Amino acid sequence: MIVAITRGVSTRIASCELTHLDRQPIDVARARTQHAAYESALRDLGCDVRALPADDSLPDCVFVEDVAVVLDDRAILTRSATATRGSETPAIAEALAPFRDLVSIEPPGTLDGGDVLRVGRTLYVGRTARTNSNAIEQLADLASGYRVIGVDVEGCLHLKSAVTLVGPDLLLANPRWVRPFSDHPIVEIDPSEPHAANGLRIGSKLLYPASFPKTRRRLEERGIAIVPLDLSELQKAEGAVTCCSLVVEVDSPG
Ligand code: CIR
Repeated sequence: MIVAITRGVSTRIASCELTHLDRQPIDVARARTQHAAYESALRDLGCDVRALPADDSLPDCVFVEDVAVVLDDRAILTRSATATRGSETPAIAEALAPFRDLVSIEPPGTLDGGDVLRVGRTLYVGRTARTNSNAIEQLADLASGYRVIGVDVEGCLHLKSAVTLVGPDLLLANPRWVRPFSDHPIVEIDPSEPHAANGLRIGSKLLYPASFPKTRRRLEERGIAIVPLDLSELQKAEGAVTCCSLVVEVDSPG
């Protein structure tokens, strides 16, 4: 079964890290309602959602994906390049410990889980302001049994802002932010929706923002079943769909 680890929205989310977006007011109550709908969509798809409480001193704590890379046999705790996000790790380590052996990226490596795209036994890793070459080398050592391939990314926060897996072998990508890096077939986002490349595949369904109708049409034409979500407030914090959960496949719930 699938365990999905999530964490609540901080009261201070409006003070989140921002790299490519201008700061806008965020309605915390609305963000929490949208996040609750995200968690219920995961439950509807059969996930066992382990919802951790927010830590109000950590503006970005809802974006749990960045804190770890979950592999089949272990989880790798990342190391944030930001001043504010490092303290998110202990709660996530505690939540993952029942399911996976834990190892960590060490200094001078910095890595965000949002930069790691898994396709089968390959990990594509974005080289970004958050993820450096040292961490990519460490990941290659820690992820035994996986091929680790660095990918250049430009113009967005993470590799998974630019490309995600939306079918068994199908990628959804924004070609302005990432060039083709594999033989996998690609659906391109609609150019008027640059942030539309991030969807979260659970089973045969894709959790996907309601705010990208043109790209959604392209996905549906390829036979992808969409579960639409309104994530407007989390998007103002430079968040997307994958960032709000850590997906852990388990034989039996821990
Ligand atoms: C940050 O800049 O770290 C947060 N405001 C947003 C993180 C989004 N994470 C993700 O896409 N994996």
